[in-house]
Amino acid sequence: MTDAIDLRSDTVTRPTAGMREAMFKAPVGDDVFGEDPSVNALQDMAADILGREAALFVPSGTMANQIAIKVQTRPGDEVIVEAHAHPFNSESGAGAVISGVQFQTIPGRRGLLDPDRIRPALRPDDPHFPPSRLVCIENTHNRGGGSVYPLDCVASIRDVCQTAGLALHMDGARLFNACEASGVEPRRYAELCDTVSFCLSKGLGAPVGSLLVGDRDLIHEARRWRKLLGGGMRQAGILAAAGLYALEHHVERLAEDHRNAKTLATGLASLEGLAIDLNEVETNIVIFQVVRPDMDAYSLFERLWREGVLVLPFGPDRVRAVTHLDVSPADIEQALAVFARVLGE
Ligand code: TLP
Repeated sequence: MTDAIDLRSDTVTRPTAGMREAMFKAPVGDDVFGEDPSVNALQDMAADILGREAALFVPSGTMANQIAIKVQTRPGDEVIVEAHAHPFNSESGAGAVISGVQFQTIPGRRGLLDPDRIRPALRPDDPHFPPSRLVCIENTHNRGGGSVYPLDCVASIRDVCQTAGLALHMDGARLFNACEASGVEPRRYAELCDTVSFCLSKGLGAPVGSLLVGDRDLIHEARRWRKLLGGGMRQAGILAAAGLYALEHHVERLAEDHRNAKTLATGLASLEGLAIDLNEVETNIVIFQVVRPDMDAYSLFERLWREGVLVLPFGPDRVRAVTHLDVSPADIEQALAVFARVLGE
C-alpha cells in the first residue's frame, strides 16, 4: 500500500533523497576489522552526543538491548523491567535464550517505573533467589504511549541501582523524542545510566541501525557479542552514513512529529466511540481506546486499512498510531477525515 497513510510505526520511514545521497557517497571499509570510516564516525558521534566513552553500531534496537543485557548479567540473574517493557514483551524471549536471565516485571504508570517500587523488588542475598543484577528502563515508553521519563525520576532509579549494586540500562529506542519533548539533553540521561541504546531507524528516519553507548570496556565486550550474534557487518558504512545524516538533519524536526501527534489526538478525541487523554500525548505515539459496542480495535483497524489509513491494534480495545518523517500535517487531516467516515458508518 504505497499511497497509504502509514501510522503503524515510525519504523516505516523511507530514506529521503538527501539521506540516499549520503549513503551513495559513503566511504566504506570492513567494519569487522574496525576499518569502516563511516561506521567509526557514527560511533564517535553517538558517543559524543551522549557524553560517553564509546558506542557500537548494531543492526537493530533488539540487538542493542540484548547485548546490553548480555554484558551486564550472568545466567541465572534477574533483570527488573516495567511490565510492558520491550525486551520482556517484544524480543522473542531473547533474554532467556541469549543471557539465561529471568525478568521481574513491575507495573508502572504509563510504562514509567517508580523508584519506590524497585527497592522492595530487589532480592535479598539468599540462595533461594536469583541475584538482582540489572534494571532496564524505556525512554520514551512505547506501550506507555510515548511517555517521557523525567530526569529526576531516572536519577532516583540510578540511586536505587547504585545503592544495591545494580546496573542500569536505558532502552532509548526513541531517546531523541524524549529529549525533544522534555528539553533534556541526551547526555544528561546518559550520565545516569551504565548503557543507553537508541535507534536510528525509528523517528530519525534511517533504514537500519541502532547504537549501544557506554564505557569503553563494556562496549569492547559488546563488540564480541555483536559478532557472536551474527551482527558483525562488513561495508556497513552505507548504513552508518544514513545514521550520520539522520543525527545531523532529523533530530530537530521530531518536534514536527510531536505536533502532528497532538493534532491527530485532538481530532480523535472529538470522535464518538474513541477515548483518549490528550495530556498523555507527549511525543509521536498516540494510543487510544475504542469504546463502542459494535467495534473493537481489530475491526476498526480493518476498516481503516481498507480506506488507506494504517494503524496498529495494541490489544482488543487499544490502538496505536505513530507520527513520523513520512506523515505530513495534510496526511493527518486526511487520516482524521477517514476516521470520522469509518466511525460514522
Ligand atoms: N518497536 C517496534 C515494535 O517492536 C513494537 C515498534 O513499532 O514500535 N525498544 C523499543 C522501545 C521499541 O519500540 C522497539 C521496536 C525496539 C526496542 C526494537 O527495535 P528493532 O525493531 O530495531 O529491533
